[in-house]
Amino acid sequence: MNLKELKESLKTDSIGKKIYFFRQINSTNEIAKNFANNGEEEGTIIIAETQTHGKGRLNRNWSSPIGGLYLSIILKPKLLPNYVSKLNLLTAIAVAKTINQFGLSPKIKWPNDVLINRKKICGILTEISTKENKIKYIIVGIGINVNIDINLLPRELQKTSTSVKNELGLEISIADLIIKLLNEFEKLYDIFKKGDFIYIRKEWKKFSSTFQKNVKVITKNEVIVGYAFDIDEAGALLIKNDKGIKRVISGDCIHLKE
Ligand code: BT5
Repeated sequence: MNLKELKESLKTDSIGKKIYFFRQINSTNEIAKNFANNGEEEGTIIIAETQTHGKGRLNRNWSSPIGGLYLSIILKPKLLPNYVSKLNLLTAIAVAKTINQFGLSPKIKWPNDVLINRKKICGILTEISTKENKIKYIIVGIGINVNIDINLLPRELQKTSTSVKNELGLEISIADLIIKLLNEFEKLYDIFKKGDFIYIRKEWKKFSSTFQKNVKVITKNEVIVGYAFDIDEAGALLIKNDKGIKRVISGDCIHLKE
């Protein structure tokens, strides 16, 4: 990666003001947490060329071969902790808008997957640390399959995953992708901090493949089947079925056949 090109071309105010780059680490989210605990400011980002223990949600693994983007952003917003699922949506929108700029048509599968033709190209892991119901920090971790040959991923992921290279048939500049991504992220984050959810909801609907679909959502405590008809102010998915309306903050979502 061309770090010089990245630093010189980045036009954001706070996101990416400070960049730490590692050739190989366990997980950019883990490093980001250590840094945030040790006083690193809002906007600092951690990038790795490859991760030995890339993490998904619920301790799942994120396969991280060279050629992908593994990036974490440290945020310290003065907000209540229940805003965090909105940040997840916002990040997915920023990724979708960025990938779109490379001529691809990404879709967001609630809550945190970005897909192309139903195949996963990006995963997002948002982690929060709180104290006395205040946010200490939030780490937004983004993994994008950029210049990866799909056969470098574990066999069981090859049918369900794709990469920018796989879709375009060529490699792109990861530095350029980061510049576009941080730009999009900062714009949406500023809107989010002002409390304007109308724009975020509109953009989510534009890119969402879950919106207006029959879904099955598996949460820690229950399985909900119904029609996903909206998201609310907190970023929860709203599902309608014969029992009424259910709000779901997090879970694994399966799109059902119409
Ligand atoms: C996610 O979890 O999708 C969140 C992934 C976040 C990764 C980033 S990389 C930078 C930062 N540092 C970290 O350590 N993590 C973040 P989840 O929705 O639970 O999906 C995980 C599942 O995605 C796995 O169980 C696999 O099935 C699949 N998967 C793993 N690696 C993949 C890859 N490279 N491409 C597509 N799918 C993958």
